[in-house]
Amino acid sequence: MDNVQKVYLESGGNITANAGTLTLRNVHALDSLNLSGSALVVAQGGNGLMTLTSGPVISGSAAFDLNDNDLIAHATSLNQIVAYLANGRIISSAASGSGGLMGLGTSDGATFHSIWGSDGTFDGQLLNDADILIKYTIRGDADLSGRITTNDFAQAQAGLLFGLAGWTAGDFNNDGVIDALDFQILNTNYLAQP
Ligand SMILES: [Ca+2]
Ligand SMILES: [Ca+2]
Repeated sequence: MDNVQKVYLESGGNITANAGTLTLRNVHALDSLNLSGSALVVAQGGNGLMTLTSGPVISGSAAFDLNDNDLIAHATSLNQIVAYLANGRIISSAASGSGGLMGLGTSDGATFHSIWGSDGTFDGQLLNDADILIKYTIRGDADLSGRITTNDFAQAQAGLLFGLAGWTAGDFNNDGVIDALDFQILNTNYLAQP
């Protein structure tokens, strides 16, 4: 690991890396994020909402650690982002240290609007239907409100009943199905949430 470089970036733009560790500090807008090889990009904790104009595109064993921050990504798809979460290309070191309480919830803008209305905001931002959201939140927070309430149970029950897919329908472990494991997460974290 002697050759791993640690670089701090404090403004946005285009990031392309195939090795090393890059820490983003006070970076709220990026144009693109292209990671391959063994590159690791870490958003510093407490950075807040980040926006990404295009992508991300991540391959190899590279990863983007969103930490405890949220992301709005344009020009990508929810399926792609969920796949990155499932295979460890997008991670949260903050969630990893939370004992299963916290995770990265996902939605597209259209689904978010169906829950919160067309003027519903995400971290204070208005959204387009095609925007993809990632929120650092309690696992079980289906509607991305930041807490588990009866609404989250209702969304997960509807997701199970109607065979829906995705975090907003109750797939809190990103394994592609809504089943007893997800309800275990929901029930456990409902009781455990601060
Ligand atoms: Ca909620
Ligand atoms: Ca699941």
